[in-house]
Amino acid sequence: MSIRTILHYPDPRLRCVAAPIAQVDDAVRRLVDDMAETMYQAPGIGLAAIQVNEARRIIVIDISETRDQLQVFINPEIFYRAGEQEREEGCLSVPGVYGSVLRADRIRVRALNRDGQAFEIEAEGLLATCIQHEIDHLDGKVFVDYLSRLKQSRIRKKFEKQQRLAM
Ligand code: K2U
Ligand code: ZN
Repeated sequence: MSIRTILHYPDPRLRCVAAPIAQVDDAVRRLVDDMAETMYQAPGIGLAAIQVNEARRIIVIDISETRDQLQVFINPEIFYRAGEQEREEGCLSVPGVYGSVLRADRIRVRALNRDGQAFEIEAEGLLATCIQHEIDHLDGKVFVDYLSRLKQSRIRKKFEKQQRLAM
């Protein structure tokens, strides 16, 4: 397993739409394991493959306090949404930026697991927020897109200045 570099906003590669996984093979499992290691090291409670420059429909999540309950979603699809919840979000690709985002409070998701087996779960609260946040990433969306235009402009300018200074 290896730690992967996490892309930072406004990197245009974060805007790619990820491709579905045709076959869950050993290469996919290696990527899943690298994503999990990268997420735990960051640390974060979720990570989408696009954030490590892999435009493939894979997300990993662990919202447990003990940090030992990894959830893997390959080709995740939300097929039911209910309710609303507004929650403070952050993102490993937009470090140091937080903002409130309104999302569905309860969702039902179908996906493939690390062995390629199909499963469905119902999620609510923080897990529902995290799954929606990560699936957004697979569709080229970043949580700052839900913030005001003024906030988005300030965030973009901040990161573009940081990138110039880092050169
Ligand atoms: O996609 C990512 O960058 C991972 C996020 C996932 C996440 C964001 C907002 C709400 C829930 C999950 C990171 O884990 S960012 C760290 C974090 C965790 C909880 C709340 C805010 C920020
Ligand atoms: Zn994120």
